[in-house]
Amino acid sequence: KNQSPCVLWFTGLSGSGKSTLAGAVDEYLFDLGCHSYLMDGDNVRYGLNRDLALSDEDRAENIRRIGEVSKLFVDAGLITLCAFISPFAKDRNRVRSVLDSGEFIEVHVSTPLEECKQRDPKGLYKKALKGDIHNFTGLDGVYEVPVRPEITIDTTGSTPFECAEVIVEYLRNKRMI
Ligand code: GGZ
Repeated sequence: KNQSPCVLWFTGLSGSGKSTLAGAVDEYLFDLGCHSYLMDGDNVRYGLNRDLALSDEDRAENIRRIGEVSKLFVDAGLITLCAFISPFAKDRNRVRSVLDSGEFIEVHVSTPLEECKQRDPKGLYKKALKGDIHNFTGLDGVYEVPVRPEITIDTTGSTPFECAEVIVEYLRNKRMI
């Protein structure tokens, strides 16, 4: 199947649904016969970036490397899905700038903090609110909201499939798949 390789960059708070949504898009694309690959903290932080922690500097380096790997995957012809909090606009924009125009599709997963706190799938908000984790994004850590994301999705009250459809529709409208 013809496809335009690109990077779908999911950014948002912990618990906003980035990885779940990106996973649903990955499956959807597979069913359409497209070739895609998903990167998230779970497959990058234990290998490529195992030397990095969660200080602001390390997050910047985390995103820089992921951006470079994404560029290689785009060269290989893949629709590359990246699901990282990526709290800093400067780091996201640097990834945008290493890619050709139209190749970087920023998806702001805009699920509100209150909903993320209620979901708390890993119990991290609870720990952070108790003071056991510091620099927690959205609490005492910065999250810079994207200024002009290509797509904005609040996952509150929608299924992953419904949210994935929005993204697949975007790619169809742009004639990328
Ligand atoms: C934010 C934290 C923190 C702090 C641990 N702040 O939602 P998760 O649990 O599964 O993914 C988060 C991960 C760190 O984010 P990313 O891998 O996306 O990287 S980056 O921020 O560089 O974009 C969260 C968990 O680790 N976690 N401590 N203090 N998230």
